[in-house]
Amino acid sequence: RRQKLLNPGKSLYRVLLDSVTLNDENVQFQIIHEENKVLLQVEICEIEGNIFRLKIDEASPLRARYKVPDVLIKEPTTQRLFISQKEAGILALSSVNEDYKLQVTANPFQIELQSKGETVLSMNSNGLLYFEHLQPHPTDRKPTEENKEATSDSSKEKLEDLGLWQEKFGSFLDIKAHGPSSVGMDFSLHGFDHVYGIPQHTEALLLKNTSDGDAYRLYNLDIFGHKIHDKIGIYGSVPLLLAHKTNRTSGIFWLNSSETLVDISTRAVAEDMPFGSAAETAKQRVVPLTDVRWMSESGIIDVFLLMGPTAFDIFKQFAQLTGTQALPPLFSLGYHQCRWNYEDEQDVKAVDAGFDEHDIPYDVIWLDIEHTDGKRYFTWDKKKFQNPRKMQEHLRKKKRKLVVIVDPHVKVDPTYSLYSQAKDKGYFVKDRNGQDFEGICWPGSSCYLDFTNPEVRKWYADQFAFKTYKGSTNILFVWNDMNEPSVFKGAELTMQKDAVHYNNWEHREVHNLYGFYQQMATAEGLIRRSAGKERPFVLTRSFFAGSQKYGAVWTGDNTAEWGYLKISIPMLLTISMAGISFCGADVGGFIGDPEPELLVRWYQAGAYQPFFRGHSNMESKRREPWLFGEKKTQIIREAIRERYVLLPYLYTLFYRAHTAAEPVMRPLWIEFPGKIETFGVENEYMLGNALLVHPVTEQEAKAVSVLLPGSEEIWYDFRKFKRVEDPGALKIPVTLENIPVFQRGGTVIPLKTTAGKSTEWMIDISYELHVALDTEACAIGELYLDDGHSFQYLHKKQFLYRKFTFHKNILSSSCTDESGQYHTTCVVERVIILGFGQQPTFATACSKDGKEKEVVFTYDTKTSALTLENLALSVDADWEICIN
Ligand code: MIG
Repeated sequence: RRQKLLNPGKSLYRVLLDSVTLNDENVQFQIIHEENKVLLQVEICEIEGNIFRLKIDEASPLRARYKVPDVLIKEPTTQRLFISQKEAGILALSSVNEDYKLQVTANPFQIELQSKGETVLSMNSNGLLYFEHLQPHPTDRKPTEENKEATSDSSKEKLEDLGLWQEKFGSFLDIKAHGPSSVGMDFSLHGFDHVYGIPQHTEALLLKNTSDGDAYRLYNLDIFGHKIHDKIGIYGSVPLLLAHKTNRTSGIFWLNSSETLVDISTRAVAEDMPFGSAAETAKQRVVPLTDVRWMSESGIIDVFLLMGPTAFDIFKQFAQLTGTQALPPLFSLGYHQCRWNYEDEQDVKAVDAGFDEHDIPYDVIWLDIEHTDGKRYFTWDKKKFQNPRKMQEHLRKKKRKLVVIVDPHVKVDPTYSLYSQAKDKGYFVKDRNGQDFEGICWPGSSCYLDFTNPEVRKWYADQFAFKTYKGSTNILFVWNDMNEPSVFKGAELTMQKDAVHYNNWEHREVHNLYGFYQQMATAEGLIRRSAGKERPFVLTRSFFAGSQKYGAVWTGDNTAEWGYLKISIPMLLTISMAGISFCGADVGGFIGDPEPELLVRWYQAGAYQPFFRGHSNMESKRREPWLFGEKKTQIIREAIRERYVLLPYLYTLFYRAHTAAEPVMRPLWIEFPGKIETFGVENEYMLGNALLVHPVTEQEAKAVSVLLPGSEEIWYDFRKFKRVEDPGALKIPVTLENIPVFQRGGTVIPLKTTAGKSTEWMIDISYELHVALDTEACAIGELYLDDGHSFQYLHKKQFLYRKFTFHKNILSSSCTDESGQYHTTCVVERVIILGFGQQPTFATACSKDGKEKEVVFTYDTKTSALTLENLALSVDADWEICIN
């Protein structure tokens, strides 16, 4: 509210050019506010890899302001900037390679960032830099000339209205011990009118203009039954915004963990034509420009400008700062069966058996809060789960896993050792009076662990040790829920902002980091219980920038309605672009009862999304996949089996996400950055670079409108292998059996020849390659393979990273990364070449040791698919198949 009183116009900030200093790391100078005369310290640096960082803090604050710790994986490596001009009210800085130029205007203070002469981004050009300096509390101030006003009656009213020192939320009073400390700034993105990112909202892929409505809010909240198409923040936040135009992608990463609002508006501006351009007469052209205004409740301004220039560069740049996706254990890419709740050991066994009975693969069964002894996490309900180890041994024999929920609130109960220990050690978040903050949650009166404290995180991680967590075994993994944190009867159902954390920081400063830290500690706990050997799996509901390092996220309590299935696609795409590849939405919709058709459609969509879990609310009817009649069971079985067969490809994509920060699930525009018709597409997406998936999200759909982009592209039906005749915008007929999936020409997809009962049952199943030819009759693809569960791939380089190339009628298998080695007896059994021109006369396979053998094949003239069978070619060896 206070920031909104500042309207676009001339900024009151001016650079003190005399204060400019330059060193190897950065350029620093001071700016002054013309009215309040407060000095701010500005720091600009260039970070290796086309990143710029701008920091603004008070030059001499009353007390230190909060700077987000633990999100950046390391102190970024900076590059020296050069001052190329410092006169006539301009400070010009250039990068080493001179590709970038920063032009700082002194009065008013503005920064323009240019790449090779093209202005990409400007800052404070609308004059919305806003910085509330810390002040003594009005009652502590001596009545001087300057603050006389602040103690007069009318201004008291103003203070209250604007919530400077305290604010009411319904019945909740937020006392701001340190007063107002809000920060904000505007950015103009030149030439851009497509912006993305800043999850999590139930919104469209393309960010909307907010000028006549609500700003996008980044404030992690548990909103049960949240609406769709809403800009209120839910569960998690990543303050990363992407902007795209045909020749460039840029990113803004606003590193601030307090409540943040983002206003967006796109307008058209006149721009001078580049000198010597074709249109000699018209000196100006109209170009789009997007203004983005960030406003945060507290902290400092610490912003990273990711200069791309491609979307993949942006992902790398963001990962360079916040880390890449953790490589998931393979089982966690299988199907997960969850419900609130699977009642007891018998129920778990019965559901597990149901999957075998109905021949449906699955990897993990989940236990929600009811499995505990009175919502005391790390314990078991003694009646329902009398022998949790035995139950896990049963699942282990079935080669399956268990995930249990562990929430961050701790029941106030002196006989509960988790509580009493944490209480004694002072590990809970405090209220403003220094007492342990107590809120209401599932167990009733609860305290909240202060995960911002490293000592608490270490202690928490130790709780997962097998000997401490009674009844846990190494097939048990963890789900962190309610970690926004959710506080029943709290302001907006979360913790009061004036609660106090480690080092005396108020909750308002760290709010959006709370869940991030819990997942961090949990993942650390799972790693530590295995003495550093095993990869953890932790699902979290709340997240922040960097959460990708610790596991998976899901989109929370969606509803069993078609609209929620539909919106889950842009929501997952947005989370993926923000660095978190391992994401999913509750299949079926959590709240309510999906009609069987919706459930089927949701399974079909989920099977082609990164995290694939069926989940349902306590009040909803049971909905295990076989409860809706033989036909529906059959279709769901088929969807899940397709997922399992596709796992080699998916796992390879996760390896790419882990090592090269490429999102697993990606919007079309990322693969087709020059095709403007793809920029707003959100009803279909790419899985890796090879598959285009179009979930069916309409009831009783007979056909869907699919866009197969790229005039130079060839697309093939993924199941029927047939080339699509006239790609572009198409109407594709659909039946309930499956959803449209297409393979892009030029790619090779590794699959398994069949599905098994779970991923672990599939280790020895042989591979199949789908080679889809492009216009040049070429294709290329990869396969990543390791033990699927340990860190040996990292520490001992025990992995295989293979490459398959098809060129001049030769398919060759070669090594992508010689440093990795992993032995497997698995073979490539079958190869299907899509779009093969004509019936071949013969084909031979030769291994690198010179052995040659003839290959059996069949050619389908209708589809032009050539199938090579009984190959038995080692996955870990080089070989070639020549087709004549
Ligand atoms: O508000 O633990 O989003 O997945 O089943 C309900 C019970 C609390 C919310 C989670 C949901 C979970 C449920 N939890």
